[in-house]
Amino acid sequence: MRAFLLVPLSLLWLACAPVRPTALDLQREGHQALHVGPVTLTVHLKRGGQPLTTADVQVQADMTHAGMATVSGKTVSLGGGLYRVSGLDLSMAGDWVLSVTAKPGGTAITGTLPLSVQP
Ligand SMILES: [Cu+2]
Repeated sequence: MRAFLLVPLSLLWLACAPVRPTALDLQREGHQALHVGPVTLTVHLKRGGQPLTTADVQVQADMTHAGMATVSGKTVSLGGGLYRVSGLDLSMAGDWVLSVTAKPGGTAITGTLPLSVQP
């Protein structure tokens, strides 16, 4: 749901120079089901409609209900705003939220993506 809100906001930013986007637009590449256990997925990161190319990207995931530990993963830039996320140990089926923080130019920007995890 959040991604739908970020798209129009990004367009607004583009329309109003100077562009100072503070949010990361995050979309998953592909639609393969995610299953409980360590997962690997690929995400597109954009800022202000432009692919993000910084190497400094951190990811973590949380379930949408209380009482679960945050898990972290590793990212590798594949170029062109594509990043492979690996090592996320999603230990329970249900709704998770992937949070990505990047620091292009030293300023932290964040984005989130809902993930549905199957047993
Ligand atoms: Cu849980």
